[in-house]
Amino acid sequence: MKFGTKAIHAGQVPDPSTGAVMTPIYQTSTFWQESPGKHQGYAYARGKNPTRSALEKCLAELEGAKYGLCFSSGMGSIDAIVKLLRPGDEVITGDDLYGGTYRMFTKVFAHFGLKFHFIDMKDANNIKKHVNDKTKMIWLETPTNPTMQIIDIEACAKIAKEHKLILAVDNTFASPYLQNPLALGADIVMHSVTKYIGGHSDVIMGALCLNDEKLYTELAFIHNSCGATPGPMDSFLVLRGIKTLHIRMERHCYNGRIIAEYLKTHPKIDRLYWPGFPDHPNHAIAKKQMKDFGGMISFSLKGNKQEDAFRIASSMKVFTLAESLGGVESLINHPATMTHASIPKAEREHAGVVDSLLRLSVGIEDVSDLLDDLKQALNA
Ligand code: P1T
Repeated sequence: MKFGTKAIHAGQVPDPSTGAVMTPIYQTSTFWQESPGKHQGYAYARGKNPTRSALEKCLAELEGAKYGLCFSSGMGSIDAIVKLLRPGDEVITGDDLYGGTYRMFTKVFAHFGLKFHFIDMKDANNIKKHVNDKTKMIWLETPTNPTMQIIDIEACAKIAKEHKLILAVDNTFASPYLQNPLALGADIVMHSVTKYIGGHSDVIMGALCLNDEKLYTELAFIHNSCGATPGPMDSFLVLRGIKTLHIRMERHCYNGRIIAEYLKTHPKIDRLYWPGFPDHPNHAIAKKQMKDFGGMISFSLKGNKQEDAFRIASSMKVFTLAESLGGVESLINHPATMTHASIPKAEREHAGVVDSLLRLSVGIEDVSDLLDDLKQALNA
């Protein structure tokens, strides 16, 4: 089956007890057991719930995976991956990451004896310089949040295999429609389902997809033991949202291209980050590993003044000033004070997250309204 058919049908069959075509919201915390341990596959809803199971199967199919696990947030799913490690282990990761991921690595897990190397991964060969006998994992985002760095997943997978490391890829910015890291050799794909997959800015959720049975068993154990599992209502909302993922992504990409092209020649803009431009670093790799270039765009302003960025962000009428991304509605965000505020200034600036940087999540509205909005806000 092709992607659009899977998005609508995978993991879902008419409900066996009623024939309901849409997967019911099994709003129950526990399940009847005929005798202790004898049940119909469901015992306690932290471990397993039928609405969530349908979504996990659907997501796994969209990522070409055997297994899917849904979490109560994207951060909950990252937390589970890091818990595969032991004190003393080291992780090699990128120098441009979602601020919450950076915060979890440096402010939570560093206290448990884990070490994180934040390096430039645009040339995957840099990874080799940081591998030692304690290295256990490579963690990457591509495109990265918020400067859209493109990392070569296949090249990273080769290095990971050579050194027996786990390669985990945060695929949030691409969504499974644009990029499937497992097919490129990754071991685990992570999503903030909150974003494109949910698509309607009404759910917080995370997911992991993978093929390796041993890793899955470990992660499923952590999932149930630590308990960051989502409820059935949220699972239902995501199942509903996911049915239009392929259509939404096409429109995000279409609108994203038009807006990126408009901004490219704007006299007030200094640097523009969108992987669809031939001069974007690693554009050729983006072309190779992604189906299209997405609707996430960042730009900094000439003069690099935070007050100019604030004025633009607050002048938008159709774009909403808010954290998050990937919903049908367009959002604008100021990473330095919002999504990436927990990264020390010197480190974020090194990655391009300067005081005037603004990030757009281009929605699926009529693109002419989005263009008009940007025009008036840039001139405000
Ligand atoms: O918000 P949550 O569902 O817990 O997902 C965390 C997360 C993980 N990975 C990436 C690449 C992300 O962008 C996020 C969340 N990001 C935002 C809220 C944001 O506005 O960038």
